[in-house]
This record gives sequence, structure tokens and C-alpha cells, in this order.
Amino acid sequence: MIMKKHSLSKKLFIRAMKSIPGGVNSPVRAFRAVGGNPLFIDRAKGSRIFDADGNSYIDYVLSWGPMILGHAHPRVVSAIKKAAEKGTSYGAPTALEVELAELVLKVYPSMDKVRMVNSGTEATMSAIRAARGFTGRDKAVKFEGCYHGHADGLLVRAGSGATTFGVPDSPGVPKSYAQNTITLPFNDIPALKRLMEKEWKKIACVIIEPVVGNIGCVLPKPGFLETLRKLTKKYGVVLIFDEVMTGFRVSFGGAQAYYGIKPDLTCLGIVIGGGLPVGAYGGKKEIMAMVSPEGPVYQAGTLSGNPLAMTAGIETIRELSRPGVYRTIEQRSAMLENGLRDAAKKAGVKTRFYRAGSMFCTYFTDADVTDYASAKKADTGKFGRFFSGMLERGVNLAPSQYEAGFMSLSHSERDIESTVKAAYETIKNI
Ligand code: KE4
Repeated sequence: MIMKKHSLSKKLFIRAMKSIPGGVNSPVRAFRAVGGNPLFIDRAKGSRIFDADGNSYIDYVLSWGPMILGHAHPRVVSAIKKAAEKGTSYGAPTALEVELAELVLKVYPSMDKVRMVNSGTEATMSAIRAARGFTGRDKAVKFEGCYHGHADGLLVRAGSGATTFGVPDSPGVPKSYAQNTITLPFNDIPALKRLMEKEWKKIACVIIEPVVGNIGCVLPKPGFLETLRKLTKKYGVVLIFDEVMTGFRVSFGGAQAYYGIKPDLTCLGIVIGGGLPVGAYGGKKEIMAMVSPEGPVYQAGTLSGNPLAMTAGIETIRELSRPGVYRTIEQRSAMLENGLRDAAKKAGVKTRFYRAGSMFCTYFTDADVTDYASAKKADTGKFGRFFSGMLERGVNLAPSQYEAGFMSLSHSERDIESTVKAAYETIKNI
């Protein structure tokens, strides 16, 4: 195997570290969990990304989920170009925001109203604020390993980069903030029941990733989400589904459609911006009526509903709503799952592979992964060697055992065959 050249990425990284903390604008990109220097990307098209040195990779990060159609989709790119010629931001309402809002409400019938923001973090922190304003209660419940963005109160036992870097309880978050966040083990119904029976009067909301994509890919046990819905309804606690990652990913209607659970509020992001910065939160009209200027709960954003981002989101969702799109993505995802399982088995290496729709994760462990504690038992050293071996063989995976991988409509069967071949060659030498 000819080792790839990364000299330009290396030069850029050295330069970047002089002006940007850690040389990156988001920690997980720094390759700290897998070793080596991060790739600096020059361009992308379809299923592939190309780094500064011209190396090409089949990409399963897809910008952490948004590029579900594949990179630089012609319809999305030309629509953004046209929108840009009309100006890039007005700070005033536009028809585009109404169009995207109506599209989202059509696909997510649990949502009566939706507010656009600029990131998943803004979506979740605003949803929690609306729930607190609606109930008059202070506490928010989250699950260990779930990552809902970096708002202070949510960096408690958080997943994603917070777990990768061993700061699930980040310094800089005052104890008083963290005191209003209660964490539970994911999939632990008895713990959930005990907490709700004892503390419901203080609990404004429960926020959950219905499929936990920020410790890899952890599925809800049968009955867990249903029990959560029953208990939150019983005690008047607002149930927030953080579908920033699972929305349009686990199915067109997200995890709520996939599992048949109707949350009170939903947070979206990633796919609904088509790669441009968009987050959204919405749900029951009586809760959303609390949000300013309709109600007293303040939330704002200079670039919220930005015309370019709205255009990218509208075109992406229109493409996704075409017949057969999710069938194709499902077929490709299942083909990859079967291939990766076979590769590990043939190589005689114990792994666990989990998938929900077109998000997935390979854990290097020989025990089931059902929550944060069991995910933490995975062999991150082995994962690091897997990641590097795959990169050298032209496959780009998320640079951490505690992240999910994603499939796009543009991944061909040939891409998947090459990925599986690379996986077997990598795993057998691990
Ligand atoms: P942003 O604020 O990064 O747009 O979204 C935060 C967020 C909220 N909720 C869920 C379920 C999420 O997955 C995320 C962001 N996900 C990570 C990937 N694990 C973003 C990658 C990064 O931090 O660079």
C-alpha cells in the first residue's frame, strides 16, 4: 500500500495552531482521539472528499451528517448560487423561512410551530428554556453520553468531543448551572421511574437523543422510549427529542417516526441546513406560544433564517422527499453493515456494529453496547488503528470511537465494496 502524502495538510495545521485554539474550529476535527494530524479538506463531491494534498477518500463523516445527498449536490449548489446573487442576509423575514418551516412541519407532525436558529446548540438550549418557561420548573434531565451541543447546562456527562477529550463535565461551567441538570444512564428504565416519581415537581423537561449518535451509535432498548413518553406525559414533564443528528437521518421523519413516539418538542439541525448553519426547535403550539415575541421566553438570532441556509435546507429536503431516496440509502447502509460485519468475522476480530437508518458505528469490543458505561469499554486504541488504516486505504471515518458514521445517497455499491475490502485488510492487521 503506497502511503499517502499529507505534507500540505501538515503545513496548514502548523499554521492553524498559531491562530486557532488547537488549530481547529471544532475539537473532534483535531484527530486527538486517533493520533496524527488532521486532514485539511480542499473540496468534496458526491461520496468523496479531497484533502489539500489531493488525496481522495470515500467519506462517511459527511460533515457529521448534513451531506445526506452527497457533497456539492448540483441542485443545492446552484440554488445557493442564485440565492447569493440576491444578497446574503437581510435581518428581516423572508418567504424562504416560511417555506422551510412549512416543509419541516409537514414531515414532523408532532411540531405545530418551529423556530429557526443557527446551530444544534442554539436549538437545544432554546427548547429547554421554552420548556422551563412553560412549566415554571427548573430541572432538565439528560442521559449520560448524550451530547446536545455545548450550552453550559448541557456539558454534564456529555458525549461526542466532550467524551473523546475526557471532559464530559467541562471546566468553566459553574456548579450552579450543572445543579439544574440531572443525568441518568441511557436505557435504564428503573432509574428513570425512580427519578420521575420522586422529583417530577422540579423537572421541566427530559431531553434525549432517541438514538445516541454521540457515543457512537446506541439504540434504545424496546420499551425505553415508550416508558419515557408515558412518564413525562403522566407528570407534565416536557419531552424533548434532540433529533439534530437523527432527524431526516434515521428516517425521513426522524427517530420519532421510526419508533412511533410523539415528543412535545423536537430539535433539528444538520440535514435541514444542507450543510449551511441551521438549527431549529419546535413542537406543541402551547409550548411554542411561550417563545418571544409571541410569548415572554426570549430567544433571538441575527442570522436565524438566513436566506442562503434556508435555500440549502429547502432544496435538500425537496430532494430527500423524492420517491425511492430513502430506500436507496437504506440498501446502501445495509450493504455496508453486512460487509463490515463479515470483514470483522473473517479477520477474527470481535466488534459490535449498530445501525439506525443510515447512521452507524463499529465498536471494538466483545460486549453489547447499550449505554455510556458499556461504550466506554470499547478499545479506543484498536479503533484508532482502524481509523488510520482506513484513512491510508482511502476511507474517511469519524476520528473517534465516540462518533457515528453516515451514509449518503451518492455512495455507490462500488464505494461500499472498496470500503469493505479496506476494512478487512485493516482489521486483519489490527
Ligand atoms: P451544533 O451546535 O454543533 O450545530 O449541534 C450540537 C448537537 C446537538 N445535538 C446533537 C444530537 C448533536 O449531534 C450535535 C452536534 N453533533 C456533533 C457530532 N457528534 C457535531 C460535530 C462537532 O462538534 O464538530
